[in-house]
Amino acid sequence: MKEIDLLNVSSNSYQEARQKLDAELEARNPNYSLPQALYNDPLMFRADMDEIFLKEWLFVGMTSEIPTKGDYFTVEIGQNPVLVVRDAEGGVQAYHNVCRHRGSVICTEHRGKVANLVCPYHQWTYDLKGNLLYAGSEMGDAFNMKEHGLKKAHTKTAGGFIFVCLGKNEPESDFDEFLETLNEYMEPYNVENTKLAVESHMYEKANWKLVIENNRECYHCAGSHPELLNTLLEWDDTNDPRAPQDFLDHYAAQAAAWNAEGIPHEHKSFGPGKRNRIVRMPLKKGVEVMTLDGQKGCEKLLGRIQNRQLGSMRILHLPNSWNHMQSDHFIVFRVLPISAQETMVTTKWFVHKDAVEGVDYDPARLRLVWDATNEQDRILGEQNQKGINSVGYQPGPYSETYEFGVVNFLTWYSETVRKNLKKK
Ligand code: 3BY
Ligand code: FES
Ligand code: FE
Repeated sequence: MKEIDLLNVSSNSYQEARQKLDAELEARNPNYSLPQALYNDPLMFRADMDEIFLKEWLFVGMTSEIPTKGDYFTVEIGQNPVLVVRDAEGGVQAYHNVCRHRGSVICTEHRGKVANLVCPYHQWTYDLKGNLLYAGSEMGDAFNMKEHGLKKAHTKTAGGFIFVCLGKNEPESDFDEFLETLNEYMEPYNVENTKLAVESHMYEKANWKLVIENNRECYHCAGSHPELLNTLLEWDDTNDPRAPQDFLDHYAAQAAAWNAEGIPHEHKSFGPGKRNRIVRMPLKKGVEVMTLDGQKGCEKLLGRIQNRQLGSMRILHLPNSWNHMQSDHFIVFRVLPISAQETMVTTKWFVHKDAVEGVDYDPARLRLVWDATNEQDRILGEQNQKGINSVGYQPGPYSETYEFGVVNFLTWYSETVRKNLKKK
């Protein structure tokens, strides 16, 4: 009896938290930061996981990380281990990395190559399509192999990007329109001809929304990012309200060169709060890429690119990715929540697949600027979280001219959570 009561209490309090989340989002001032609980309460976090990370499309990695049959990488979406693998037909598949025997994790490494997927516990073996091939001889006559294949996650790829969705159904949205644009804008890069040069995994003691909010504004850049500002222009877009005339002139000259080369650059955005957006922005005058001195990061240019001054094509995918695609390397960023006040930020640098480490590129040089920037942002995020946890915290106003990207993010977050909460 006691146990049943306890269960009811916990499920009731989650229901109450969900109702409170809906009410807080309805009542919020869209130009102010969120109420405290939405940044630090474990039940609110559980609702974020259920309504966003277990229902929406998430960026997980690039197709060139798993170029041939049996190449895989693993990713943790909250408490859900997921496996992304190249199958025998060249397709990209995502499965719950959970054995259908007694639930052990199957692939325990971060990345690797396998012929089949073999569970380390009792060696149940699955093919790359998730079919169970082998379960020993001790499972009894009634055991049906066909009913014990791996559970699939929805997968979509475009322009070399891999997205997964753990929901029962794919979310209905204009996602495919964004994917078409992603294909078109990524064409010059020929992602299949790239390789991972280096990656970093940064653990941050802050709510995932603070990580994204921080990335959506450059109000903090001048005070915190000296390395990044050697090369990055802080305007977020060609129609950024703060953009001065000399930036617009610089942009016009770059855009003319890009047009002549057939390099897509115009801003396109999709969904509420510009949930998915792509725009190519010039870097500072004379700069090639985001290295410390702004000069080349790799001898070999990517794909069909010939112009070293391609600026950076910024790709945003809410809830969990921003990216910088440049002429000789590109950088992808993935944000995955761990708990209400913990987040993992993964950064990966890609170069041409024929580029030779130590000859054509130096991973230490490639990563330097964004290692420094990530670390600076981690500290800002953690300090932000600490202050928000205080009884002294009260939601504060966003600047319309500097922080419109944050307002856009929270618009998407709020609309999506409220829409998904209603579905149950
Ligand atoms: O460059 C970025 O990815 C973002 C945009 C502005 C601030 N932040 C550094
Ligand atoms: Fe995987 Fe037993 S749990 S084989
Ligand atoms: Fe920053």
